[in-house]
Amino acid sequence: MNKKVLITGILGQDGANMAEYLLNTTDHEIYGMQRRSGSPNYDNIKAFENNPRFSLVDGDLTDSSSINRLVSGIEPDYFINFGANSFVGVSWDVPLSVFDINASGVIRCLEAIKKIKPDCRFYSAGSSEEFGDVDYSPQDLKHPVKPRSPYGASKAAARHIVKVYRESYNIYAVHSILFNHEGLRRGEEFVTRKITKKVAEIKHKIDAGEAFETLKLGNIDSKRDWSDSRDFMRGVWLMLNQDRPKDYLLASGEVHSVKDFVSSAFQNAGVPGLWSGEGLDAKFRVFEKNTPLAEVDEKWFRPAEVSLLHGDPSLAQKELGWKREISFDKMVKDMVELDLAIYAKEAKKDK
Ligand code: NAP
Ligand code: G4F
Repeated sequence: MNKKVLITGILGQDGANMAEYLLNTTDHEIYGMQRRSGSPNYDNIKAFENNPRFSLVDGDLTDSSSINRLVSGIEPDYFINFGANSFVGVSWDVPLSVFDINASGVIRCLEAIKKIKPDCRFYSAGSSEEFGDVDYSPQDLKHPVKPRSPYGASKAAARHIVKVYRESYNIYAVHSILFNHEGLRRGEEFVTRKITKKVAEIKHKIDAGEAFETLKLGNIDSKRDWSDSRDFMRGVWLMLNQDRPKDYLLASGEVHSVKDFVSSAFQNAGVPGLWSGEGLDAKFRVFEKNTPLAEVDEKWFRPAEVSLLHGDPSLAQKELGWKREISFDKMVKDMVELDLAIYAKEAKKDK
């Protein structure tokens, strides 16, 4: 039977990937919530925006009247909350707004479900940033909550409130810990997409014999457990369709540094290079003495850093039967190829 699914954050990476996944694998009606913006970017939903089972709806996680209106109007069977201020780096600058969207926003969704559609299943996108300065690796769901950023703290608050509503009101509500996940719809402020976009630009400029600007990065020794977002959407949907609500953790179980990501991205673009030097002097070059392709700029350092995240996905594998299918190498390759093609198209337009 076809059901109704309300997805927040539809113009972001996961919202769009989840909508596409459900349009392709179910008969469900998908309602994607966008918030008011002066210049909305619809690139991420272009592939399916005209699908008759897809509708765009307006709402804002900071505005409970809009969430209530959507829940009473649509009467969703599933409410998947991917809407967030999701950029850790900016969360020190706007901590109150981050809490309002990421933590109070979850309460607004749960209140609407409790009052209007208590049998609606709710998903909250939690983060490995909740673990912060980690005590052990790989991290599992028992790892203590030790956030290092307002963002991580806001997601930890959301995790606790989901548990409270699940236990107090018998709502099917889950908050899963998602480790970093990237891909073709990734925002340009995140390090992976920042790298692949710049790699594409540098590659085109080198081929055209033009001067290029060096890629400037912050903490290149940071290590992350990177997966492809498309793999995670299957896991999230499995979590929403169990007999009983339970939190899970999704990760690749593998760790790579930002340095590794840079090397792999340039390699995939056909510009292999090597890192030399340490700390602020680290440079990535094709040949010693050449202009660096990448280097460190303190401007990108954060007030507090999470230096290592490494997840243990074994519970989700065992109990949900979830397994990632896209390797780190394939993900980097796909992202580089997309950005090379986008750069070539834009460059042609400018001529
Ligand atoms: P994303 O690309 O930044 O998308 C987030 C979306 O939320 C954006 O489209 C944004 O809208 C929307 N949003 C922001 N404020 C809102 C508000 N007040 N009301 C309604 N919508 C609002 O993030 P993502 O990578 O898809 O991540 C999806 C979710 O997973 C987020 O909750 C994120 O914190 C969490 N998560 C992500 C990762 C990851 O590695 N990707 C890992 C762990 C957890 P605008 O387009 O208008 O800005
Ligand atoms: O790509 P990032 O900005 O992602 P971060 O901070 O790990 O957060 C992402 O993953 C979380 C899950 O762990 C999500 F909850 C969150 O919503 C988001 O999707 O940075 C990754 C690492 C950091 O250590 C950062 O300091 O890369 C380092 N980095 C180094 N240079 C940089 C840069 N990050 C960015 N964004 N830009 C740089 O130039």
